[in-house]
Amino acid sequence: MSGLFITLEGPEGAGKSTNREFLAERLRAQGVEVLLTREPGGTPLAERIRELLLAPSDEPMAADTELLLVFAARAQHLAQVIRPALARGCVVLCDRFTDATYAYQGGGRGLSEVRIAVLESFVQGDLRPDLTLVFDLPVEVGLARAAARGRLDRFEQEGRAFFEAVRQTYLRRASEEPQRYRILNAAQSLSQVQQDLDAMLAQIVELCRG
Ligand code: T5A
Repeated sequence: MSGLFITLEGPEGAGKSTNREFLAERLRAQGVEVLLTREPGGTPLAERIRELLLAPSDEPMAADTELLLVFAARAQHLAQVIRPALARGCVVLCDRFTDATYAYQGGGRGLSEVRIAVLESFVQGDLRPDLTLVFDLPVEVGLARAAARGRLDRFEQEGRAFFEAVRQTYLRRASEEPQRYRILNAAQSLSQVQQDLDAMLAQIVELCRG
């Protein structure tokens, strides 16, 4: 038995965390066994790496250090949580995964996609998401939502150009592999975004049931 791997992606403040709960509830209501998780993080050790990545610090973090920490957390998450859940036949709903690495470390930091791809293969082997929902919205809308929550994390302190590159990387990747990605207009009201998710639900449930 093999489960289904669904990832939620998008720039800051796009509503991934809010909508992952909504989607998990909807799928569970259809009798689908869902495991909800997130990156960076998802295990106690990987959550400690997340703290290192998100905490503002006086010592600048080198872009390669950031990249390796992201993949170190991912290796732990895959070994402890994602692969076992998929092997049990669960639907794994993950808030961010390697598309975020291409968007933030590739697009945002300017690291080579070839280098990211090498690490992706090293850490994941052939495992890739079956379906990726991209919550897309203009950078300023997402940053305003993130800022309204108060203190900004290390990534949220980046400038507009960084987040524009993040957004464009997501959109480019989605256009290159349209069968894997679905783009949602996350600038709409929450109820409209959730109506759009509901409209996709039958297709997602069908995928879950194989
Ligand atoms: N990262 C991660 C990398 O650099 N490389 C990687 O490989 C990975 C995996 C993780 C950070 O790590 C980086 C990217 C990130 O910077 P995170 O907390 O997972 O951080 O990601 P964030 O994007 O920072 O999470 P946010 O919480 O900011 O965004 P979400 O989850 O998209 O948004 P959410 O649901 O928390 O909503 C934000 C606010 O907006 C409101 C919500 O109520 C909330 O207050 N909201 C809406 N308001 C109006 N209309 C809507 N449609 C709304 N939807 C949500």
